Formats: sequence, C-alpha cells, structure tokens
Amino acid sequence: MPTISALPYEYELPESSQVALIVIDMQRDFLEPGGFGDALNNDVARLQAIVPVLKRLIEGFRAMDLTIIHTIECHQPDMSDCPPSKVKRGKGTLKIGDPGPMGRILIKGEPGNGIIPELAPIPGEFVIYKPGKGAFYATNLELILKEQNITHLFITGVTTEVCVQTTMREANDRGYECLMVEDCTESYFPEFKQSTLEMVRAQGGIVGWTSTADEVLKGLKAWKPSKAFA
Ligand code: TIU
Repeated sequence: MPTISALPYEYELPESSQVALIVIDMQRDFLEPGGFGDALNNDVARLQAIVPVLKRLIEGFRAMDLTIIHTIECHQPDMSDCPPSKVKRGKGTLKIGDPGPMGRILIKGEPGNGIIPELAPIPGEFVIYKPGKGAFYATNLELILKEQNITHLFITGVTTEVCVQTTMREANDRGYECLMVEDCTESYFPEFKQSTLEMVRAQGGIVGWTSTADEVLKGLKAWKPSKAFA
C-alpha cells in the first residue's frame, strides 16, 4: 500500500477511491491590503510565503488529473447568508459588506473576493462559495466529494487555525482521511499555525496527519503514475 511520509505516522493512500486537494480561501481578501484580513488589523503580507509552494502542489495535482477544489469565503450581495454576529466581530474600520479599495468586503463577485491570480482555478476544478469558516457548512462540498468517490483530502490554504482547521475538523468528523500540508498553509499568527499542526497530529492523529508538499507529491507519484511524472 503506497504511503506518504507524515506525522504522526505514515499516511496510507486509498486502494479504490480517490483523493482531492482542497485549497481554502486563497482570495485577495486575505492576502492583499484593503481586504477582510487587513480590515481585521492583520499583517496580510505574511500569507504570501506559501504561494509558490502551493502553486507547485496545485500543478502537481493538475498534472496527475486529480481533483482540485478551491473555496472562497463570501456572502451574497444582500448579505442574507451573513449572520449579524459575524458582521459585528472585529474592531476594524471596515466591516463585511462595506465598500473598500477592492470592492465590498467579503462579498461574492467583488474584486477582493477573487482567488489570487497565481492560483486561479482552471476549467474542471471546483469552486465552493462558503459563508462560514468551515467548507462543509451550507455548501455542496460533501455532495461533490461523494459523487467523485473521494475519501482522502489534502488540505491547504489560509488561515491555518481558522478556515483550514475548521474545515479539517468538519471533514474528519465526516470520515474523511485528512492531511494538512504544512508548507501550503499559513496564519497571521505563526504560533497559531504551529499549535494547529501539533493539535491536529496529537493523540495519534486525532484530527489527521501533517506533511509537506514534496512528500505529498512524492507519495502520489508512486501511487498514481501520471502524464507529468511518467
Ligand atoms: N481572520 C482569519 O484568520 N480567517 C478568516 O476570517 N477566514 C479564513 O480563515 N479563511
């Protein structure tokens, strides 16, 4: 059985089902000045560090014809899917729905809500628009995974302890085998990223596994030889 070198122990790849790459919220709102992350008083520049590695991982999945699912945290223009409690949070000058330099903050279709150009989805990839932090809440993600016979998830994106960890916990409770790719996720708080990685893999992998992009690509290449790697 092919495996991926991971913590707390080897991650087994499936024999008769599929894997997917989940790319959480790599949208301008969180990575560029003038978006939601900035409005919450965060240093958005530090999230840029993962972009080249994540791009390489995405390209590896594309080359192997494996499923890629992007998510975007957003709300409808009328904000009917945004609880008032979420709007009230934070003490920044701009709130969800307010006009900012990249359009209305965290509103679907606004310039700031787009995925950064380097990681833009291509035809054939899924994009999930999610109103919550977790990607399963109020979306059709689970339906898509079931239809594709996917059981194993490689989870990436931002921010580690907010939308990435919430999604991984939601997936774990639904029975998915989850691996967080540590050099493809980032937080505004380095210590929160580190703690998240440790809490995920503690207690024998209570929420799942952690590994690196290189190890994931190496393991997948051995599991499923592809056009690109042949
Ligand atoms: N603020 C923060 O760290 N994250 C979010 O609001 N959303 C995501 O993590 N995507």
